[in-house]
Amino acid sequence: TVTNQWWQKAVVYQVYPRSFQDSNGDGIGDLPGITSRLDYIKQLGADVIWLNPIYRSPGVDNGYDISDYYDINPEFGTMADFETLLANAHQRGLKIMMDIVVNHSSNQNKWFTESAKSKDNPYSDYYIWRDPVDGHAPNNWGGFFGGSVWEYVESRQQYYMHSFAVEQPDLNWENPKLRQAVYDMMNFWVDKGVDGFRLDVINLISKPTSFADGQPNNGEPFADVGDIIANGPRLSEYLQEMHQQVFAGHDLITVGETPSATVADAKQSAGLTTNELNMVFEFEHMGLDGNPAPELGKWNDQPVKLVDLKQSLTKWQTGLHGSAWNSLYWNNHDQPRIVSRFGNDTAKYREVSAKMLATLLHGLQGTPYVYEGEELGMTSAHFKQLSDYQDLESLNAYHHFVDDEQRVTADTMLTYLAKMSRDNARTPMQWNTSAQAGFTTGQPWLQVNPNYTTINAAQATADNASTFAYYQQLIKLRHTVPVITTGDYQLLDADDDAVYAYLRTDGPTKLLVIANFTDQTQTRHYDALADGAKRLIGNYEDDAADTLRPYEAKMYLMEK
Ligand code: ISL
Ligand code: CA
Repeated sequence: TVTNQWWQKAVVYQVYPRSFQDSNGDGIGDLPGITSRLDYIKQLGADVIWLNPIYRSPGVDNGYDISDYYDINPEFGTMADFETLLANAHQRGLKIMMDIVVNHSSNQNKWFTESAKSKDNPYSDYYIWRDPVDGHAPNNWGGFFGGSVWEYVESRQQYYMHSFAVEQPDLNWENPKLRQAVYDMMNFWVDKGVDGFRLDVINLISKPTSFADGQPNNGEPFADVGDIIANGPRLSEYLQEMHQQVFAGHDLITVGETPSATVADAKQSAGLTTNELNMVFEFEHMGLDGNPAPELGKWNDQPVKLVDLKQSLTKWQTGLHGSAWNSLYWNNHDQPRIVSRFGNDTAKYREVSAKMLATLLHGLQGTPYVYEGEELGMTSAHFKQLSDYQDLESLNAYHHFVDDEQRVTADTMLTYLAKMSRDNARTPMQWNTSAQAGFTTGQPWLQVNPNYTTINAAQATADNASTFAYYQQLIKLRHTVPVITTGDYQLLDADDDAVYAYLRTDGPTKLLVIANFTDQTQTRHYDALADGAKRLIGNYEDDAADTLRPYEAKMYLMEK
Protein backbone atom coordinates (compact mmCIF):
# COMPACT_ATOMS: atom_id res chain seq x y z
CA THR A 1 0.00 0.00 0.00
CA VAL A 2 1.12 3.53 -0.72
CA THR A 3 1.65 5.46 2.51
CA ASN A 4 4.63 7.62 1.74
CA GLN A 5 2.93 10.91 0.88
CA TRP A 6 3.50 13.80 3.25
CA TRP A 7 -0.23 14.45 3.62
CA GLN A 8 -0.74 10.89 4.82
CA LYS A 9 1.25 11.67 7.96
CA ALA A 10 -0.07 15.19 8.35
CA VAL A 11 -2.65 16.65 10.73
CA VAL A 12 -4.87 19.46 9.50
CA TYR A 13 -6.18 22.25 11.70
CA GLN A 14 -9.37 23.90 10.45
CA VAL A 15 -9.74 27.64 10.98
CA TYR A 16 -13.16 29.23 10.57
CA PRO A 17 -11.83 32.75 9.92
CA ARG A 18 -14.96 34.57 11.03
CA SER A 19 -14.72 33.06 14.50
CA PHE A 20 -11.01 32.63 15.13
CA GLN A 21 -9.44 35.98 16.05
CA ASP A 22 -10.60 39.52 15.42
CA SER A 23 -7.78 42.06 15.09
CA ASN A 24 -9.64 45.35 14.63
CA GLY A 25 -12.57 45.24 17.03
CA ASP A 26 -15.36 44.89 14.47
CA GLY A 27 -16.44 41.59 15.99
CA ILE A 28 -15.45 39.55 12.93
CA GLY A 29 -12.39 37.32 12.87
CA ASP A 30 -9.91 38.24 10.15
CA LEU A 31 -6.64 37.35 8.42
CA PRO A 32 -4.32 39.49 10.58
CA GLY A 33 -6.01 37.78 13.54
CA ILE A 34 -5.11 34.35 12.15
CA THR A 35 -1.53 35.47 11.49
CA SER A 36 -1.25 36.56 15.11
CA ARG A 37 -2.28 33.06 16.24
CA LEU A 38 -0.04 30.95 14.01
CA ASP A 39 2.28 30.15 16.90
CA TYR A 40 -0.63 28.58 18.75
CA ILE A 41 -1.38 26.27 15.82
CA LYS A 42 2.30 25.45 15.53
CA GLN A 43 2.43 24.73 19.25
CA LEU A 44 -0.40 22.26 18.84
CA GLY A 45 1.72 20.47 16.24
CA ALA A 46 -0.57 20.63 13.21
CA ASP A 47 1.03 20.63 9.76
CA VAL A 48 -1.65 22.25 7.62
CA ILE A 49 -4.29 24.93 8.10
CA TRP A 50 -7.56 24.69 6.20
CA LEU A 51 -9.20 28.11 5.91
CA ASN A 52 -12.93 28.26 5.27
CA PRO A 53 -13.69 30.59 2.33
CA ILE A 54 -12.05 34.00 2.59
CA TYR A 55 -13.00 35.37 -0.84
CA ARG A 56 -15.18 38.36 -1.56
CA SER A 57 -18.73 37.40 -0.70
CA PRO A 58 -22.02 39.02 0.27
CA GLY A 59 -22.08 36.53 3.16
CA VAL A 60 -25.46 34.93 2.66
CA ASP A 61 -23.91 31.57 3.61
CA ASN A 62 -20.85 32.84 5.51
CA GLY A 63 -18.58 32.95 2.47
CA TYR A 64 -19.86 29.85 0.64
CA ASP A 65 -21.39 32.34 -1.78
CA ILE A 66 -18.37 33.77 -3.61
CA SER A 67 -18.76 36.95 -5.63
CA ASP A 68 -15.09 37.25 -6.62
CA TYR A 69 -12.80 34.23 -6.56
CA TYR A 70 -9.75 36.45 -7.08
CA ASP A 71 -10.27 38.79 -4.19
CA ILE A 72 -10.37 38.71 -0.39
CA ASN A 73 -13.49 39.48 1.61
CA PRO A 74 -12.85 43.01 2.98
CA GLU A 75 -14.29 41.86 6.32
CA PHE A 76 -11.29 39.53 6.55
CA GLY A 77 -8.65 41.91 5.16
CA THR A 78 -6.78 42.44 1.91
CA MET A 79 -4.76 40.35 -0.51
CA ALA A 80 -1.66 41.77 1.18
CA ASP A 81 -2.97 40.41 4.51
CA PHE A 82 -3.39 37.03 2.89
CA GLU A 83 0.14 37.09 1.50
CA THR A 84 1.44 37.99 4.94
CA LEU A 85 -0.49 35.10 6.47
CA LEU A 86 0.83 32.68 3.86
CA ALA A 87 4.44 33.84 4.29
CA ASN A 88 4.23 33.68 8.07
CA ALA A 89 2.69 30.22 7.93
CA HIS A 90 5.39 28.98 5.57
CA GLN A 91 8.12 30.43 7.79
CA ARG A 92 6.81 28.21 10.56
CA GLY A 93 6.54 25.16 8.33
CA LEU A 94 2.74 25.37 8.24
CA LYS A 95 0.89 24.80 4.99
CA ILE A 96 -2.30 26.55 3.92
CA MET A 97 -5.29 24.91 2.27
CA MET A 98 -7.91 27.03 0.53
CA ASP A 99 -11.61 26.20 0.53
CA ILE A 100 -12.83 26.18 -3.08
CA VAL A 101 -16.55 26.50 -3.73
CA VAL A 102 -17.24 25.65 -7.35
CA ASN A 103 -20.51 23.78 -7.31
CA HIS A 104 -22.04 27.25 -7.08
CA SER A 105 -21.09 30.90 -6.79
CA SER A 106 -22.83 33.95 -5.41
CA ASN A 107 -25.57 35.50 -7.53
CA GLN A 108 -23.50 38.69 -7.21
CA ASN A 109 -20.56 37.11 -9.01
CA LYS A 110 -19.90 38.83 -12.33
CA TRP A 111 -20.17 35.42 -13.98
CA PHE A 112 -23.78 35.25 -12.85
CA THR A 113 -24.87 38.85 -13.35
CA GLU A 114 -23.59 38.58 -16.93
CA SER A 115 -25.11 35.14 -17.42
CA ALA A 116 -28.51 36.40 -16.28
CA LYS A 117 -28.58 39.18 -18.87
CA SER A 118 -29.22 37.15 -21.98
CA LYS A 119 -29.05 33.75 -23.65
CA ASP A 120 -26.12 34.75 -25.82
CA ASN A 121 -23.25 36.36 -23.99
CA PRO A 122 -19.85 34.94 -23.02
CA TYR A 123 -21.21 33.80 -19.63
CA SER A 124 -24.68 32.67 -20.64
CA ASP A 125 -23.82 28.97 -20.24
CA TYR A 126 -21.88 29.34 -17.01
CA TYR A 127 -24.99 28.40 -15.01
CA ILE A 128 -27.81 25.89 -15.30
CA TRP A 129 -30.71 27.58 -17.07
CA ARG A 130 -33.96 25.88 -18.07
CA ASP A 131 -37.15 27.03 -19.72
CA PRO A 132 -40.36 27.01 -17.70
CA VAL A 133 -42.54 23.94 -18.11
CA ASP A 134 -46.26 24.83 -18.35
CA GLY A 135 -45.43 28.17 -16.79
CA HIS A 136 -43.81 26.49 -13.78
CA ALA A 137 -40.39 25.43 -12.52
CA PRO A 138 -38.80 22.70 -14.66
CA ASN A 139 -39.12 20.00 -11.98
CA ASN A 140 -39.85 19.26 -8.32
CA TRP A 141 -36.32 19.24 -6.94
CA GLY A 142 -35.84 20.87 -3.54
CA GLY A 143 -32.60 22.33 -2.17
CA PHE A 144 -30.40 21.72 0.87
CA PHE A 145 -31.64 24.86 2.56
CA GLY A 146 -35.32 24.30 1.73
CA GLY A 147 -37.65 25.29 -1.12
CA SER A 148 -37.39 24.66 -4.85
CA VAL A 149 -33.96 24.63 -6.50
CA TRP A 150 -35.39 26.81 -9.30
CA GLU A 151 -35.57 30.59 -9.43
CA TYR A 152 -37.11 32.54 -12.29
CA VAL A 153 -35.24 35.41 -13.94
CA GLU A 154 -37.26 37.83 -16.03
CA SER A 155 -34.43 38.98 -18.30
CA ARG A 156 -33.89 35.46 -19.64
CA GLN A 157 -37.43 34.23 -19.06
CA GLN A 158 -35.79 31.16 -17.64
CA TYR A 159 -35.14 29.46 -14.33
CA TYR A 160 -31.68 28.89 -12.88
CA MET A 161 -30.83 26.02 -10.59
CA HIS A 162 -29.55 26.52 -7.03
CA SER A 163 -28.92 23.46 -4.86
CA PHE A 164 -28.40 25.70 -1.83
CA ALA A 165 -29.75 29.22 -1.20
CA VAL A 166 -31.40 31.31 -3.95
CA GLU A 167 -28.26 33.47 -3.80
CA GLN A 168 -26.06 30.43 -4.62
CA PRO A 169 -26.65 29.53 -8.31
CA ASP A 170 -25.08 26.21 -9.44
CA LEU A 171 -22.30 26.42 -12.00
CA ASN A 172 -22.69 24.53 -15.26
CA TRP A 173 -19.84 22.03 -15.39
CA GLU A 174 -21.05 20.73 -18.76
CA ASN A 175 -19.60 23.93 -20.22
CA PRO A 176 -15.86 23.49 -20.97
CA LYS A 177 -15.37 27.26 -20.75
CA LEU A 178 -16.67 27.30 -17.19
CA ARG A 179 -14.41 24.40 -16.29
CA GLN A 180 -11.40 26.19 -17.72
CA ALA A 181 -12.33 29.34 -15.81
CA VAL A 182 -12.42 27.29 -12.59
CA TYR A 183 -9.03 25.70 -13.26
CA ASP A 184 -7.51 29.07 -14.14
CA MET A 185 -8.80 30.47 -10.88
CA MET A 186 -7.40 27.53 -8.89
CA ASN A 187 -4.06 27.97 -10.63
CA PHE A 188 -4.05 31.61 -9.60
CA TRP A 189 -4.03 30.38 -5.97
CA VAL A 190 -1.47 27.67 -6.66
CA ASP A 191 0.78 30.30 -8.22
CA LYS A 192 0.32 32.41 -5.12
CA GLY A 193 1.81 29.55 -3.16
CA VAL A 194 -1.10 27.83 -1.42
CA ASP A 195 -0.51 24.19 -0.53
CA GLY A 196 -3.83 22.57 -1.21
CA PHE A 197 -7.58 22.72 -1.53
CA ARG A 198 -10.72 21.62 0.25
CA LEU A 199 -13.41 21.36 -2.41
CA ASP A 200 -16.90 22.19 -1.24
CA VAL A 201 -19.65 19.69 -2.17
CA ILE A 202 -17.49 18.58 -5.07
CA ASN A 203 -19.50 15.43 -5.74
CA LEU A 204 -22.48 17.56 -6.75
CA ILE A 205 -20.84 19.22 -9.76
CA SER A 206 -21.85 16.67 -12.41
CA LYS A 207 -25.60 16.91 -12.81
CA PRO A 208 -27.65 13.97 -14.10
CA THR A 209 -28.54 13.75 -17.77
CA SER A 210 -32.25 13.69 -16.94
CA PHE A 211 -33.95 16.51 -15.09
CA ALA A 212 -37.10 14.48 -14.50
CA ASP A 213 -39.10 14.84 -11.29
CA GLY A 214 -37.78 12.99 -8.25
CA GLN A 215 -39.60 11.22 -5.44
CA PRO A 216 -40.48 13.53 -2.53
CA ASN A 217 -40.05 11.87 0.87
CA ASN A 218 -41.28 12.44 4.41
CA GLY A 219 -44.24 14.56 3.33
CA GLU A 220 -42.02 17.21 1.77
CA PRO A 221 -43.32 19.08 -1.28
CA PHE A 222 -39.96 18.66 -3.04
CA ALA A 223 -37.63 15.79 -3.93
CA ASP A 224 -34.28 16.06 -2.15
CA VAL A 225 -31.78 17.35 -4.71
CA GLY A 226 -28.83 15.95 -2.76
CA ASP A 227 -29.93 12.39 -3.46
CA ILE A 228 -30.50 13.17 -7.12
CA ILE A 229 -27.37 15.01 -8.13
CA ALA A 230 -24.64 13.43 -5.95
CA ASN A 231 -21.96 11.42 -7.79
CA GLY A 232 -23.16 12.33 -11.26
CA PRO A 233 -22.05 10.62 -14.46
CA ARG A 234 -19.12 12.91 -15.31
CA LEU A 235 -17.73 13.46 -11.80
CA SER A 236 -14.63 11.34 -12.36
CA GLU A 237 -13.95 12.92 -15.71
CA TYR A 238 -14.10 16.41 -14.18
CA LEU A 239 -11.92 15.52 -11.22
CA GLN A 240 -9.31 13.91 -13.46
CA GLU A 241 -9.35 16.97 -15.67
CA MET A 242 -8.90 19.19 -12.61
CA HIS A 243 -6.07 16.96 -11.46
CA GLN A 244 -4.34 17.30 -14.79
CA GLN A 245 -4.96 21.05 -15.10
CA VAL A 246 -4.29 22.10 -11.51
CA PHE A 247 -2.85 19.45 -9.19
CA ALA A 248 -0.36 17.61 -11.40
CA GLY A 249 3.26 18.54 -10.77
CA HIS A 250 2.47 20.24 -7.45
CA ASP A 251 2.68 18.40 -4.17
CA LEU A 252 -0.70 19.58 -2.92
CA ILE A 253 -3.12 18.26 -0.33
CA THR A 254 -6.64 17.91 -1.74
CA VAL A 255 -9.84 16.87 -0.02
CA GLY A 256 -13.31 16.82 -1.48
CA GLU A 257 -16.41 17.35 0.60
CA THR A 258 -18.74 14.59 -0.57
CA PRO A 259 -22.07 14.32 1.21
CA SER A 260 -23.69 10.90 0.65
CA ALA A 261 -20.56 9.38 -0.93
CA THR A 262 -20.26 5.62 -0.45
CA VAL A 263 -17.08 3.61 0.05
CA ALA A 264 -17.19 2.73 -3.65
CA ASP A 265 -17.49 6.41 -4.60
CA ALA A 266 -14.56 7.30 -2.34
CA LYS A 267 -12.39 4.56 -3.82
CA GLN A 268 -12.75 6.38 -7.09
CA SER A 269 -12.60 10.05 -5.99
CA ALA A 270 -9.92 9.44 -3.35
CA GLY A 271 -8.19 6.46 -4.91
CA LEU A 272 -4.45 6.14 -4.48
CA THR A 273 -3.99 5.72 -8.23
CA THR A 274 -7.10 7.33 -9.77
CA ASN A 275 -5.57 10.80 -10.20
CA GLU A 276 -8.54 12.61 -8.70
CA LEU A 277 -8.34 13.81 -5.07
CA ASN A 278 -6.17 12.76 -2.13
CA MET A 279 -9.18 12.11 0.10
CA VAL A 280 -12.81 12.95 0.71
CA PHE A 281 -14.96 13.89 3.68
CA GLU A 282 -17.63 11.23 4.04
CA PHE A 283 -20.71 11.98 6.13
CA GLU A 284 -22.00 8.63 7.27
CA HIS A 285 -20.80 8.93 10.84
CA MET A 286 -22.29 12.45 11.02
CA GLY A 287 -25.76 11.16 10.25
CA LEU A 288 -26.02 8.39 12.83
CA ASP A 289 -27.65 10.26 15.68
CA GLY A 290 -30.95 8.44 16.04
CA ASN A 291 -33.39 9.72 13.47
CA PRO A 292 -36.73 9.19 15.19
CA ALA A 293 -38.57 11.68 13.00
CA PRO A 294 -37.42 11.58 9.37
CA GLU A 295 -40.00 14.25 8.57
CA LEU A 296 -37.71 16.62 10.49
CA GLY A 297 -34.61 15.86 8.46
CA LYS A 298 -31.44 16.08 10.50
CA TRP A 299 -33.20 17.75 13.44
CA ASN A 300 -33.38 15.57 16.54
CA ASP A 301 -31.90 15.22 20.01
CA GLN A 302 -31.11 11.51 20.05
CA PRO A 303 -27.68 10.18 21.03
CA VAL A 304 -25.69 8.04 18.64
CA LYS A 305 -25.53 4.28 19.27
CA LEU A 306 -21.97 3.11 19.71
CA VAL A 307 -22.43 -0.07 17.67
CA ASP A 308 -23.66 2.02 14.73
CA LEU A 309 -20.66 4.32 14.99
CA LYS A 310 -18.31 1.32 15.08
CA GLN A 311 -19.97 -0.23 12.09
CA SER A 312 -19.71 2.94 10.06
CA LEU A 313 -16.10 3.83 10.89
CA THR A 314 -15.08 0.20 10.40
CA LYS A 315 -16.66 0.08 6.97
CA TRP A 316 -14.59 3.10 5.90
CA GLN A 317 -11.38 1.91 7.55
CA THR A 318 -11.44 -1.53 5.97
CA GLY A 319 -13.10 -0.36 2.75
CA LEU A 320 -10.44 2.19 1.80
CA HIS A 321 -7.37 0.43 3.25
CA GLY A 322 -4.80 -0.09 0.54
CA SER A 323 -6.76 1.56 -2.25
CA ALA A 324 -7.85 5.03 -1.14
CA TRP A 325 -7.29 7.41 1.74
CA ASN A 326 -9.62 8.42 4.59
CA SER A 327 -10.02 11.81 6.16
CA LEU A 328 -10.77 11.61 9.88
CA TYR A 329 -12.96 14.16 11.58
CA TRP A 330 -15.41 14.64 14.42
CA ASN A 331 -16.07 18.31 13.82
CA ASN A 332 -16.21 21.06 11.29
CA HIS A 333 -18.06 24.34 10.86
CA ASP A 334 -21.29 22.49 9.94
CA GLN A 335 -21.46 20.07 12.87
CA PRO A 336 -22.21 20.45 16.57
CA ARG A 337 -19.26 20.12 18.94
CA ILE A 338 -18.22 16.50 19.37
CA VAL A 339 -17.82 16.55 23.15
CA SER A 340 -21.45 17.67 23.43
CA ARG A 341 -22.57 15.21 20.76
CA PHE A 342 -20.77 11.86 21.28
CA GLY A 343 -19.11 12.67 24.60
CA ASN A 344 -20.28 14.26 27.85
CA ASP A 345 -19.92 18.00 28.31
CA THR A 346 -20.73 18.16 32.03
CA ALA A 347 -17.97 19.67 34.17
CA LYS A 348 -17.15 16.23 35.57
CA TYR A 349 -16.58 14.42 32.28
CA ARG A 350 -15.94 17.07 29.63
CA GLU A 351 -12.17 16.80 29.48
CA VAL A 352 -11.91 13.07 29.90
CA SER A 353 -14.57 12.37 27.27
CA ALA A 354 -13.06 14.90 24.85
CA LYS A 355 -9.74 13.08 25.20
CA MET A 356 -11.45 9.73 24.75
CA LEU A 357 -12.98 10.81 21.46
CA ALA A 358 -9.66 12.23 20.33
CA THR A 359 -7.87 8.96 21.14
CA LEU A 360 -10.34 6.96 19.12
CA LEU A 361 -10.12 9.20 16.05
CA HIS A 362 -6.37 9.78 16.10
CA GLY A 363 -5.59 6.07 16.17
CA LEU A 364 -7.36 5.46 12.86
CA GLN A 365 -5.82 5.33 9.39
CA GLY A 366 -6.26 8.55 7.44
CA THR A 367 -5.51 12.24 7.76
CA PRO A 368 -7.01 13.77 10.93
CA TYR A 369 -8.69 17.17 10.92
CA VAL A 370 -8.95 19.17 14.14
CA TYR A 371 -11.56 21.94 14.09
CA GLU A 372 -10.67 25.12 15.99
CA GLY A 373 -11.49 24.78 19.67
CA GLU A 374 -11.88 20.99 19.49
CA GLU A 375 -8.39 20.80 21.02
CA LEU A 376 -9.78 22.73 24.02
CA GLY A 377 -12.82 20.53 24.36
CA MET A 378 -15.03 23.46 23.41
CA THR A 379 -18.72 22.62 23.79
CA SER A 380 -21.83 23.33 21.74
CA ALA A 381 -23.40 26.75 22.30
CA HIS A 382 -26.60 25.57 24.00
CA PHE A 383 -28.41 28.69 22.73
CA LYS A 384 -31.89 29.15 24.17
CA GLN A 385 -33.72 31.39 21.74
CA LEU A 386 -34.09 31.72 18.00
CA SER A 387 -32.61 35.22 17.97
CA ASP A 388 -29.31 33.76 19.21
CA TYR A 389 -28.84 32.02 15.84
CA GLN A 390 -27.31 33.44 12.66
CA ASP A 391 -27.03 30.36 10.44
CA LEU A 392 -29.44 30.36 7.50
CA GLU A 393 -29.85 26.58 7.55
CA SER A 394 -31.03 26.72 11.19
CA LEU A 395 -33.32 29.70 10.64
CA ASN A 396 -34.83 28.26 7.46
CA ALA A 397 -35.44 24.90 9.14
CA TYR A 398 -37.14 26.52 12.11
CA HIS A 399 -39.47 28.54 9.91
CA HIS A 400 -40.23 25.54 7.70
CA PHE A 401 -40.92 22.97 10.41
CA VAL A 402 -42.46 25.22 13.07
CA ASP A 403 -44.17 28.09 11.26
CA ASP A 404 -45.07 26.73 7.82
CA GLU A 405 -45.58 23.00 8.37
CA GLN A 406 -46.27 22.91 12.12
CA ARG A 407 -44.57 19.55 12.43
CA VAL A 408 -42.95 20.36 15.74
CA THR A 409 -43.49 22.84 18.57
CA ALA A 410 -41.28 25.88 18.90
CA ASP A 411 -39.84 24.60 22.18
CA THR A 412 -38.93 21.21 20.79
CA MET A 413 -37.38 22.73 17.69
CA LEU A 414 -35.27 24.99 19.90
CA THR A 415 -33.95 21.93 21.75
CA TYR A 416 -33.11 20.35 18.38
CA LEU A 417 -31.31 23.50 17.22
CA ALA A 418 -29.36 23.53 20.47
CA LYS A 419 -28.26 19.98 19.68
CA MET A 420 -27.65 20.13 15.94
CA SER A 421 -27.33 23.71 14.66
CA ARG A 422 -24.23 24.61 12.68
CA ASP A 423 -23.86 27.67 14.92
CA ASN A 424 -22.78 25.31 17.73
CA ALA A 425 -19.44 25.08 15.94
CA ARG A 426 -19.24 28.73 15.03
CA THR A 427 -19.13 30.51 18.39
CA PRO A 428 -15.88 32.46 18.72
CA MET A 429 -12.65 30.74 19.65
CA GLN A 430 -12.04 30.93 23.40
CA TRP A 431 -8.58 32.37 23.93
CA ASN A 432 -8.52 33.62 27.50
CA THR A 433 -10.63 34.94 30.38
CA SER A 434 -10.78 38.56 29.23
CA ALA A 435 -14.02 40.03 27.88
CA GLN A 436 -15.40 38.11 24.84
CA ALA A 437 -12.82 35.39 25.48
CA GLY A 438 -10.10 37.52 23.91
CA PHE A 439 -11.71 37.01 20.52
CA THR A 440 -12.61 40.66 19.98
CA THR A 441 -12.51 44.00 21.75
CA GLY A 442 -15.90 44.77 20.18
CA GLN A 443 -19.19 42.89 19.91
CA PRO A 444 -18.73 39.42 18.38
CA TRP A 445 -20.86 38.55 15.33
CA LEU A 446 -22.05 35.44 17.19
CA GLN A 447 -22.21 35.14 20.98
CA VAL A 448 -19.21 33.81 22.83
CA ASN A 449 -19.99 30.71 24.88
CA PRO A 450 -20.10 31.90 28.52
CA ASN A 451 -18.02 28.88 29.56
CA TYR A 452 -14.92 30.64 28.18
CA THR A 453 -14.00 31.56 31.76
CA THR A 454 -13.04 27.93 32.33
CA ILE A 455 -12.53 26.62 28.78
CA ASN A 456 -9.88 28.69 27.02
CA ALA A 457 -6.50 28.43 25.32
CA ALA A 458 -4.58 30.38 27.95
CA GLN A 459 -5.60 27.90 30.63
CA ALA A 460 -5.11 24.87 28.38
CA THR A 461 -1.64 25.76 27.15
CA ALA A 462 -0.46 26.30 30.73
CA ASP A 463 -1.72 22.93 31.97
CA ASN A 464 0.12 19.79 30.89
CA ALA A 465 -2.91 17.64 31.72
CA SER A 466 -5.27 19.66 29.48
CA THR A 467 -7.16 18.47 26.45
CA PHE A 468 -4.84 20.69 24.40
CA ALA A 469 -1.77 18.92 25.81
CA TYR A 470 -3.43 15.60 25.01
CA TYR A 471 -4.02 16.60 21.37
CA GLN A 472 -0.37 17.68 21.19
CA GLN A 473 0.67 14.19 22.26
CA LEU A 474 -1.69 12.49 19.81
CA ILE A 475 -0.35 14.58 16.94
CA LYS A 476 3.21 13.78 17.97
CA LEU A 477 2.36 10.08 18.02
CA ARG A 478 1.05 10.27 14.46
CA HIS A 479 4.30 11.89 13.40
CA THR A 480 6.51 9.35 15.15
CA VAL A 481 4.73 5.97 15.29
CA PRO A 482 4.51 4.62 11.74
CA VAL A 483 1.86 1.96 12.37
CA ILE A 484 -0.67 4.75 12.96
CA THR A 485 -0.22 5.75 9.33
CA THR A 486 0.43 2.36 7.78
CA GLY A 487 -1.36 -0.31 9.78
CA ASP A 488 -4.47 -2.14 8.72
CA TYR A 489 -7.55 -2.05 10.95
CA GLN A 490 -9.50 -4.69 12.77
CA LEU A 491 -12.54 -3.99 14.93
CA LEU A 492 -12.72 -5.94 18.19
CA ASP A 493 -16.08 -6.91 19.69
CA ALA A 494 -18.45 -5.29 17.20
CA ASP A 495 -21.45 -5.82 19.51
CA ASP A 496 -19.96 -4.23 22.61
CA ASP A 497 -22.18 -1.20 23.10
CA ALA A 498 -20.01 0.44 25.77
CA VAL A 499 -16.39 0.10 24.69
CA TYR A 500 -14.87 0.70 21.24
CA ALA A 501 -11.63 -1.22 20.71
CA TYR A 502 -9.65 -1.80 17.54
CA LEU A 503 -6.31 -3.13 16.47
CA ARG A 504 -3.96 -1.67 13.88
CA THR A 505 -1.36 -4.02 12.45
CA ASP A 506 1.68 -3.59 10.25
CA GLY A 507 3.79 -6.73 10.09
CA PRO A 508 4.98 -7.53 13.60
CA THR A 509 3.85 -4.16 14.99
CA LYS A 510 0.45 -3.75 16.58
CA LEU A 511 -1.43 -0.80 18.02
CA LEU A 512 -4.40 -1.43 20.30
CA VAL A 513 -6.85 1.42 20.88
CA ILE A 514 -9.48 1.15 23.62
CA ALA A 515 -12.19 3.72 24.37
CA ASN A 516 -14.89 3.50 27.04
CA PHE A 517 -17.86 5.50 25.75
CA THR A 518 -19.79 5.40 29.04
CA ASP A 519 -19.73 7.17 32.41
CA GLN A 520 -19.52 3.74 34.08
CA THR A 521 -16.51 1.63 34.96
CA GLN A 522 -16.21 -1.31 32.57
CA THR A 523 -14.04 -4.40 32.73
CA ARG A 524 -12.62 -5.73 29.48
CA HIS A 525 -9.78 -8.00 28.56
CA TYR A 526 -8.22 -7.95 25.10
CA ASP A 527 -6.09 -10.90 24.05
CA ALA A 528 -4.24 -8.66 21.63
CA LEU A 529 -2.62 -7.02 24.64
CA ALA A 530 0.54 -9.10 24.60
CA ASP A 531 3.49 -9.06 26.97
CA GLY A 532 5.71 -6.06 26.56
CA ALA A 533 2.84 -3.82 25.44
CA LYS A 534 3.66 -0.20 26.02
CA ARG A 535 0.94 2.32 26.86
CA LEU A 536 1.61 5.22 24.48
CA ILE A 537 -1.07 7.52 25.79
CA GLY A 538 -4.08 7.45 28.08
CA ASN A 539 -6.54 9.93 29.53
CA TYR A 540 -6.02 8.70 33.10
CA GLU A 541 -2.66 9.09 34.74
CA ASP A 542 -2.15 5.46 35.65
CA ASP A 543 -3.01 2.26 33.83
CA ALA A 544 -5.64 0.16 35.62
CA ALA A 545 -5.21 -2.76 33.19
CA ASP A 546 -8.58 -4.42 32.46
CA THR A 547 -10.52 -1.87 34.47
CA LEU A 548 -11.76 0.97 32.28
CA ARG A 549 -12.87 4.00 34.26
CA PRO A 550 -15.56 6.40 32.96
CA TYR A 551 -14.62 7.54 29.43
CA GLU A 552 -11.17 6.02 29.81
CA ALA A 553 -9.20 5.66 26.59
CA LYS A 554 -5.71 4.40 25.86
CA MET A 555 -3.38 3.22 23.15
CA TYR A 556 -0.87 0.41 23.42
CA LEU A 557 2.02 -0.37 21.12
CA MET A 558 3.25 -3.95 20.73
CA GLU A 559 6.48 -4.42 18.85
CA LYS A 560 8.31 -7.67 18.27
O1 ISL B 1 -24.48 21.47 6.86
C1 ISL B 1 -25.04 20.49 6.46
C2 ISL B 1 -25.96 19.79 7.30
O2 ISL B 1 -26.20 20.57 8.40
C3 ISL B 1 -24.77 19.91 5.16
O3 ISL B 1 -25.91 19.45 4.53
C4 ISL B 1 -24.06 20.90 4.30
O4 ISL B 1 -24.96 21.82 3.76
C5 ISL B 1 -23.37 20.16 3.21
O5 ISL B 1 -22.48 19.30 3.85
C6 ISL B 1 -22.61 21.09 2.31
O6 ISL B 1 -21.78 21.92 3.09
C7 ISL B 1 -20.93 22.79 2.43
O7 ISL B 1 -21.57 23.54 1.42
C8 ISL B 1 -22.60 24.43 1.86
C9 ISL B 1 -22.14 25.31 3.03
O8 ISL B 1 -23.25 25.95 3.59
C10 ISL B 1 -21.44 24.51 4.11
O9 ISL B 1 -20.97 25.35 5.13
C11 ISL B 1 -20.33 23.76 3.43
O10 ISL B 1 -19.52 23.05 4.34
C12 ISL B 1 -22.96 25.27 0.68
O11 ISL B 1 -21.81 25.81 0.10
CA1 CA C 1 -12.12 42.01 12.21
